[in-house]
Amino acid sequence: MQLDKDSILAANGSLHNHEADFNHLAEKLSRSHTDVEALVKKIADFQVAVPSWALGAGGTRFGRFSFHGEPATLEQKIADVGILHALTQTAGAVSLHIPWDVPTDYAAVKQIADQNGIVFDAINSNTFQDQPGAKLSYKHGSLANTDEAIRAQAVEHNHEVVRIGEKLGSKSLTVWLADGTSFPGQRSFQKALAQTEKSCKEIYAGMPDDWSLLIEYKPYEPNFYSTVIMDWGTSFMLANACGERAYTLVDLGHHLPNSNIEQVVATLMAKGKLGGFHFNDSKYGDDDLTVGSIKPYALFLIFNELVYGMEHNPQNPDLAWMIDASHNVKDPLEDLIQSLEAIQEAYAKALLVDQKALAAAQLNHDVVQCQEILQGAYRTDVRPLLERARLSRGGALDPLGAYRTLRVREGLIGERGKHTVATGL
Ligand code: AOS
Ligand code: ZN
Ligand code: ZN
Ligand code: ZN
Repeated sequence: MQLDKDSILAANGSLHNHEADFNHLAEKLSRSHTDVEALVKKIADFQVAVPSWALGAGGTRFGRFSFHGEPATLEQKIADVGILHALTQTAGAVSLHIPWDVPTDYAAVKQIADQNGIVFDAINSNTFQDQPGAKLSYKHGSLANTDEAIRAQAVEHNHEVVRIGEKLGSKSLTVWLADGTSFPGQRSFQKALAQTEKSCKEIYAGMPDDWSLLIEYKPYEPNFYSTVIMDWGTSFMLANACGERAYTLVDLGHHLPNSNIEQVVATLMAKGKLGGFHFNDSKYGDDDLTVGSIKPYALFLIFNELVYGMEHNPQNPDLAWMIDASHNVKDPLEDLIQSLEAIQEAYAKALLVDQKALAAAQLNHDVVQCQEILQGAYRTDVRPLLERARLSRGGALDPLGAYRTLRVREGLIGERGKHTVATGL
């Protein structure tokens, strides 16, 4: 199923209310000398990758309830991203996970991606599960394993993932490790870290010159006493040890409660080492809930630092943006539409922050004014700007509404059947 521009246009209906809302906001913003057209263009240009494993129902470790019409093949997963992109015009990339998504027919996979305007962003390796036919087990770790042969198998898997990514046009590899311990004394911290550094260097050495290595960190889970790459500092250290094109990847769910993620972002960008980003939201831990569903103000503050960094830190690369959420009770596509909207909304609000005025208020130690500036931007209803950005590219005025009006899920069930199961998690 592919959504064509005409049906989206038809679903948009009258633009009368949009025009009124947009003009009102544009008038208000130009009072503070905001270049509204440039703002809309920035919002429209912002593209986020959808991970191939988020298109089916994720489930929890207690159960998984499948969602009707889930994609069963890689081609179907890309078609789903195409639907999201057609509606939102902000999901122009997909992030694959190997071996869940090994293409059987590269030409066919590339063709369907092209047809849908989708590019292949960071590709993910998987050494946290044993793969069918694998000689050695990752039960006690992969890149950090005590056994050299297991580490070599894990490194070689990462090389293989890069080779697959090269054929699709990816330019970065994301490594997330489950390596760690569940009990004190189970493993030497120092040796595990040293082995991980050695393995990461081997992976890095095997990458083409125009590829980057993105190293994700996480304090706990699936191991509950220690994780080898537990925090941004450890990831940063490993990235520095590997070289110039190795970076830290921040996943919003991978912090201990109340961590100041916006400060982590600022620090990494100042050092030119923030390479990738996984969006989600959480109440407790790595809950992987819809972006912006729990702490939208925190997301805005993080975006404020991202925007500052993108404008002031040429030493930092362009980031690989991805949604890393999982869906248990919602239609995955509807959930992703909500996440995409929340990301754009936080980005747009961050773009509204008057950086000059903020810097001046900071110099004057006008703490009250600093807060007013940030919250003034945050309180602005930027949705008409998002609508305009989508419309400028032929997207939907209201993506969720159009998804329902066009009966997309019903169409997918008609095509794929009710009882499908997505591969992956
Ligand atoms: C795991 O917690 C990490 O967030 C990974 O980025 C990702 O969710 C995983 O690779 C998908 O299985
Ligand atoms: Zn992640
Ligand atoms: Zn995670
Ligand atoms: Zn997560």
